[in-house]
Amino acid sequence: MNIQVSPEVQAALRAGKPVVALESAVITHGLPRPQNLETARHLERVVREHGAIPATVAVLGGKPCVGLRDDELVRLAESPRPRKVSLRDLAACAVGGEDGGTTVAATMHLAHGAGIRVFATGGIGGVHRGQPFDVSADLPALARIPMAVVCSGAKSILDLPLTLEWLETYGVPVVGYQTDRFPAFYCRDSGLPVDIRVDTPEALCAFARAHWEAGLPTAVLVGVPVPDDAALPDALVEEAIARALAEAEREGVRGKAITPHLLARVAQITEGRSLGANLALLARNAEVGARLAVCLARG
Ligand code: PSU
Ligand code: MN
Repeated sequence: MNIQVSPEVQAALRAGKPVVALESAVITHGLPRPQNLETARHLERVVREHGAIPATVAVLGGKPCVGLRDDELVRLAESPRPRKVSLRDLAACAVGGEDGGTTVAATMHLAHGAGIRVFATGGIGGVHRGQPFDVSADLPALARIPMAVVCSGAKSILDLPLTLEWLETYGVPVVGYQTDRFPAFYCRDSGLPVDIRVDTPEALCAFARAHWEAGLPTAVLVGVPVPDDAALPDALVEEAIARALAEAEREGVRGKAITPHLLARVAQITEGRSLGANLALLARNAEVGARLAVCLARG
């Protein structure tokens, strides 16, 4: 595969050290400036503080990269018109020599290609509310790439029950980290059960190993709730999402533009409160990802 792996990440992987992949659609499309660059740097620091090497994944000048230097993080965060890169966009980016932020699906594909087993992100894509045929490419990626993906569930801009049904159909176990319920991004509890609860990185590691030792080619999806003090009230989020969805429908926003559009509107409607929750959960997931990677690397 034609991937540029940074010297630090390459050396870590060769030595069997823990590595955690981080996505970059959150940098290019998920967060406003300048918090996007600050967050990208902060997440790398959190991974290091917990004993692992961070590998931010992105496309720069058309080239898929695993592990970015600081000047590359800056370039991505300040790129004037970066592409949102899911799986089908990799080739378009390559032939156009473009910069792009990778979604969960594209990040999994590239990180796994480089030999990384753990990936920390914010929220995954899923089945869209009211549009059950709009299924994020993140779901089929989870169904065919054996990595541990640490997230805070998914936003209720998605149809969470249908998203979990999809994952069940394709054999992707959903693990609750210190919770019995699938988290709903800004909110700690979607009301929907997970398949299994674990309370420590060691237990999470044992579960992931057992899953892959059973010969399964699928991901292990880990749901970590947003920290208590940063969570938003259910009613606030529900109202903001209902408004954003109705507006998007009226304005005819479609396809890959829907998720960034809804995220930006929810941030405006909650007057930035959603941003605080977003930053807190990203950092928490980077920490849990690093702790898991450390356990897995112990062998
Ligand atoms: N959900 C969020 N924040 C995000 C995304 C989803 O709460 O930033 C991004 C992720 O990169 C995810 C992608 O992989 O959107 C899914 O987009 P789509 O639904 O177009 O596949
Ligand atoms: Mn879609």
